[in-house]
Amino acid sequence: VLLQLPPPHILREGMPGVRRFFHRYTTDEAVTNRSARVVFLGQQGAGKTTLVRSMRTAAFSPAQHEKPPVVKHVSLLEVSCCSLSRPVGGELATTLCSLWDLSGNPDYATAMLPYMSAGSLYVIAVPVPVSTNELRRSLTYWLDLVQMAAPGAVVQLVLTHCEQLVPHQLRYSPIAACPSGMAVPMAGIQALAANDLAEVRAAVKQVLANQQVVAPTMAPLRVQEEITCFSTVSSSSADTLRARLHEVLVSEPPLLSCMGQRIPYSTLQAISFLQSLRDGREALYAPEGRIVPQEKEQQHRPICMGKSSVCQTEVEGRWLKVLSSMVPTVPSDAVLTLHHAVALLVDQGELYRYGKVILFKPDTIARFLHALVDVGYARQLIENVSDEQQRKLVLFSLTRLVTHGELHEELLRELWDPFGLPLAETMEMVLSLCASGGLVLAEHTQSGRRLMVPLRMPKLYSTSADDPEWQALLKRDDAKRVALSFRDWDPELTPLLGITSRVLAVCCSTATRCCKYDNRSAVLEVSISESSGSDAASDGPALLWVEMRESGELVIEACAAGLSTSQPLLTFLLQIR
Ligand SMILES: Nc1nc2c(ncn2[C@@H]2O[C@H](COP(=O)(O)OP(=O)(O)O)[C@@H](O)[C@H]2O)c(=O)[nH]1
Ligand SMILES: [Mg+2]
Repeated sequence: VLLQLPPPHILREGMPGVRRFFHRYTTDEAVTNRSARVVFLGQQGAGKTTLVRSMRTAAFSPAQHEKPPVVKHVSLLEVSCCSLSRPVGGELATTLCSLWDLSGNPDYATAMLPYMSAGSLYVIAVPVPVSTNELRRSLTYWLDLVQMAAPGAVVQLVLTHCEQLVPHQLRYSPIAACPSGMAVPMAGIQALAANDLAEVRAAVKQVLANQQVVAPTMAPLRVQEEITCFSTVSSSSADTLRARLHEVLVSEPPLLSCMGQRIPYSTLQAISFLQSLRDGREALYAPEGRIVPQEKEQQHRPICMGKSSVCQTEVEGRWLKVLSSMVPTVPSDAVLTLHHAVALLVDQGELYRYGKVILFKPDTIARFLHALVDVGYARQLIENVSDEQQRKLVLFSLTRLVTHGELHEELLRELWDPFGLPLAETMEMVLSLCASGGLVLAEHTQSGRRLMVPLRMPKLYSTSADDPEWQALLKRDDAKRVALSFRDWDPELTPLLGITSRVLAVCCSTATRCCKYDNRSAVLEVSISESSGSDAASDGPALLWVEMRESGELVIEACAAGLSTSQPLLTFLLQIR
């Protein structure tokens, strides 16, 4: 949506403009990226949707050209865009923003995690008035979530409902007809909010310090010192918000790596190629053998329906084929260039990558996971199953999902059927959901696969001391055991949402069998081979225990029998880490 080449305003200039545009590309060999993605986070009712709306509709600069919103409404996720302009050195610097309004419902956190990537700007909405405890809890939750999914990301905090800070008798004056609607102008709010701002800063500092202790090697979040105050009651606060976000986006040196990045011509070609794939048209070639993106409807021949998703290997294959039809020798870094293009489009919010699948429609994952997270919605979807026998089976599976967090494959098919994905693509989606931790492949049974939805599991097992399989293995004389522990999570403060799931998902992907799995722990059978020495395959049993303890300690233990040393276990654990 955002990176149409040439952009609409160039197209409006007609052919000369387009020629100039491409001439510049071919001579400069690079253009500067001016679009980015802004993700809005915060609890339900914090005012995220309101913030997004005011980003789109405020009269920020008379010269701004507002794009009509491209709204894809799913209750979990809404994507729209806006442009921000301001004069810089006599010219109008325009930044295109893809605005992602994510659900604040913690039940859907699993579904939201994949939408977070480090190259975006995160806006966290904090409603006032703030109470110290609640503030610490909620900031810990959101900042941990961002840090986990997008380490080192740029975060801007916004205090919302700020009119609450104005003393009641002052809030609505007889001159309420004045544009701001408030007796106290927005500038005064910042002063009134001094206490709350100090509280927020202190809480942020504490959360960041805690994150540094827990994960010292991770790049720290770049939470902006300046905090914006916002209120729907004041018309100027939308301007303030837009100005602030614009400032963050265009800051020098850039805070977001993609902003101001020079995009080489080869990457632009790859971008055009990806766009043509998305739109279902043929990439067009310029005489000199370069791909030229085309805007005009009648000029591109649809080759297929636009795709909503495509897997990475397929994209790579097609890309190499397109290139080889254009140039005598395909550059050795062609695939890298494609990856660069994908990364850039992800940063801009134009497409999404989930595991090994590239998604052109941002709501795809949300729609798929929505059916798994919202039982009412799932029931609606399976109501149309006509076959009585089949419906019984599906309803049984749904009950298992609700009571045990087990996801049977047959349920998945029924739930996802309405999305019209062919079975092969459904399985591709399942695999990429597994690879990314959205689903956990739990077991192979004769009746088919069982998949687990993380974060929905009841807490079943408390310690490794309870597990008979684990205990039996430990009792063996030749048992070797190695443990890695990550301490200092404060379980009160750190809900650790998704961390366990992700660790478990990584572990599960290396596992040959899942013995047990719940929200906080798993026992997995793994295959660990002793590579050194001549007696190659020592086929002793090996188990992996992953547990998030009540104390906030994350422990990964490996235990095996039949190994001559514990070294292979350690190597295995460090790999997972
Ligand atoms: N008084 C007041 N109400 C607000 C403000 N921001 C949002 N609201 C209201 O709070 C409710 C929740 O806002 P919404 O944007 O939907 O929150 P979301 O759940 O985070 O998307 C809505 O009824 C908004 O009209 C604000 O600054 N002041
Ligand atoms: Mg909302």
